[in-house]
Amino acid sequence: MPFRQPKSRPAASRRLRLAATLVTASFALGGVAAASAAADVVEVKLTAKHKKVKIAPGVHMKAWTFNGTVPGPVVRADVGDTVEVRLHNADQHMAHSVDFHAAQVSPQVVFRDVAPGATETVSFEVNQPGVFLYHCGTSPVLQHIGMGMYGAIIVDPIGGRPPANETVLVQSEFYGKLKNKGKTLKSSYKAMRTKDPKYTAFNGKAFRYQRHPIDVEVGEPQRVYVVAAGPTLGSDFHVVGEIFDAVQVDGNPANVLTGVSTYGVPAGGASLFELTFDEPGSYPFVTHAFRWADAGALGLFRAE
Ligand SMILES: [Cu+2]
Repeated sequence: MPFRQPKSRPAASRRLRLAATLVTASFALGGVAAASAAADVVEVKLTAKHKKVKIAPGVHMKAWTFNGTVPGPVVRADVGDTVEVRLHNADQHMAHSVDFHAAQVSPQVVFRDVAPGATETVSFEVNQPGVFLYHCGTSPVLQHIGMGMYGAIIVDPIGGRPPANETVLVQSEFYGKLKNKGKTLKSSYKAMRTKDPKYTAFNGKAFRYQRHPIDVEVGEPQRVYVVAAGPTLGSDFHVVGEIFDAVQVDGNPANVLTGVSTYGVPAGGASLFELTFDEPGSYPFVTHAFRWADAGALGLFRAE
């Protein structure tokens, strides 16, 4: 769900960022307007666990998750903050890990495997503003992402971002065979390696926002963070009936394109899209690689 940014945020709430990360199963965002000058520690608690999740209307999958949802929670920090990640691996059968694309660190140290049943805490400083993917980096990565282990991290620039209504869309795809009279997707590593996806989705469920459109206001600035989790497909992001006023490549305010109709977010990448709806209406958003829009990566903004 979109979240209207408050004009300011009490300084005392800085350590409560975790609360913001936990409400984001619904993809509401913690408000950020006036970033404080002091660097903070953003605590993120992740639990790797198996969970049966709904990935399409009437279809479930036994996923591997962060915190029981696909995608995992949205993490938010400011440039200069230290992100402290406590990863508990509740999976008794295999190792998991977390690779943050917002980090510039030794992967062998910070993205290291956490053994079954173990808990480890790592930290890194975020020095580039943007929107980035995080994902389980345990081998085979294709399988760990394909099973559902990914999410978004937003790093706000010094001074914050201007007020806007914000939405996070994580595009991904699911592979396997339908079983149980079409009610269960039995995912497989083999299908991830050799087949086309059965479903594509924004925020973990095919056609999610076609059935439940995202309500927005005419004339209000919109900021849409689009993350392409894959594991293999990117997103050719387009909003039917609109042109983006700006695209910030990787969500970095220094990387601005203007007047863009469709912009490709590569697998593993992310970008920030700015637009304003000038007229009431129902505006589809899609990956314009339409074969994959038809598989579920399609939704609606309802502007009133
Ligand atoms: Cu994993």
